[in-house]
Amino acid sequence: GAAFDWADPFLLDDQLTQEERMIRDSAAAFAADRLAPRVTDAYLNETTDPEIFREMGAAGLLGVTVDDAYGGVGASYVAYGLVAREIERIDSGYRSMASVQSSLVMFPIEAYGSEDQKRRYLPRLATGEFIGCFGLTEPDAGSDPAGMKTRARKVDGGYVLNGAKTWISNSPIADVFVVWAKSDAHGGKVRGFVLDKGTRGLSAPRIEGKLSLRASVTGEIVLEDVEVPEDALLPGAEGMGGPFGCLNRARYGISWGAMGAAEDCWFRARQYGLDRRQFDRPLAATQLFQKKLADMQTEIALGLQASLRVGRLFDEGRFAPEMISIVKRNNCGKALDIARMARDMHGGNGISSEYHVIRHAQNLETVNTYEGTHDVHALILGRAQTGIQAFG
Ligand code: TGC
Ligand code: FAD
Repeated sequence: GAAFDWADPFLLDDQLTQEERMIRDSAAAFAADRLAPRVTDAYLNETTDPEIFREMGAAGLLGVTVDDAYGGVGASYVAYGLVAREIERIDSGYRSMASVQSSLVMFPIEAYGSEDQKRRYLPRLATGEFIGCFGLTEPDAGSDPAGMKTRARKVDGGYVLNGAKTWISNSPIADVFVVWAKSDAHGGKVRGFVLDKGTRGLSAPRIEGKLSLRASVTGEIVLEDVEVPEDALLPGAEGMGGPFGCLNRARYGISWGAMGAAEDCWFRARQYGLDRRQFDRPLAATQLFQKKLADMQTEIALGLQASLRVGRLFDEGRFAPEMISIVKRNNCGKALDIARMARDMHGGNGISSEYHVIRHAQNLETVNTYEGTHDVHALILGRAQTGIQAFG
């Protein structure tokens, strides 16, 4: 038999390629050196340092799956997931910054963009010189993005966009805006547009007062008669399949990321239980404490194994969106439970920024909600097995 590694129960490490392990290790080193020292201040002060994008770019953490001809890394979806896990071990907001850039901005430009759009944007998004954001959600269209009101009207030589997006990660500091709108020239179908910062009528006010994901800046995108040339349109996507294609990638990455945050909570709770004594013995000597650790270990081991399987299917071109709903929903929900449990196991110290677990718990509230809420993914899975659509 093999020795049991409590921190890697199913020997996940063994199931990775040499390249995937290398990328994982460099993401882990980056997270420890560059992100961990900044996170508490960033969170407490609600500040997002745009320099982080440049640093992530230099470390090869942006556009992991994007073709190297356009500045990406050209690695597997499993490698992309491993990067998300290492970054989110520090903070879900940092992973958010990276996943929007990679899955929601670089992916649609690579998959749906013209050659000119790819050359113009991808290399600079890969280095982090450009920061990207993705505008789908609106004040009156969240879980039901097909209900969007943003419109693109055809004019000579281009389009005029009007509407408002809200809860948009990175928007206040973004250079590149991927915006989804219903286009009158295309029978009212949803089309994607790539807008540059500074375009007249385009603004991105910051949303203040978030008590979750505070290290990642969130804003609106306001479009007031924004005139863009024909070549702002992404030629390769028409209908909701366009934005959903991006969400498939981001949701998959989040399933790994949430497990990274959960692992950080688990490791911290275990160590705290070994160090902290009450009633003349370590907390970790109590049955209740050990049961909680066993639950954490089990859910994380199963969740990581499931994400790895979906990642392999992604890399083989055999994934279905419902598979992603299973891992996004399960891993985010379980990570949130684990973070709350870890917070409880730290007692009063658990509410302090110094012990990190309440920050993860607060962040995971957002992670459980964005990219399709826990319940919306249940409804996607319910529809897939009953043939009955329960949400509309
Ligand atoms: P439905 O009727 O199911 O489908 C409409 C069309 O879209 C296609 N489609 C997909 N294509 C590819 N992948 C998928 N996952 C797809 N899901 C649907 C479908 O084939 C169909 O195509 P066509 O050609 O036949 O028209 O769509 P619906 O409007 O009834 O959708 C319902 C529902 C609940 C599934 C969907 O709207 C949904 O997923 N809602 C959740 C919204 C969401 O996830 N928003 C995310 C915003 S972005 C974000 O949160 C970024 S945060 C990131 C960060 O900071 O890290
Ligand atoms: P609603 O859709 O109003 O849902 C409210 C509640 O009702 C939820 O519990 C939901 O599960 C439930 N519900 C909704 N419909 C049904 C139904 N049919 N049956 C049963 N229950 C239902 N969006 C972007 O486009 N780009 C981004 O970069 C982005 N970043 C974000 C960053 C943060 C910090 C946050 C908080 C959100 C971000 N979002 C982004 C938006 C996010 O995707 C939405 O918040 C999410 O899709 C949910 O939409 P909503 O907030 O409108 O909630």
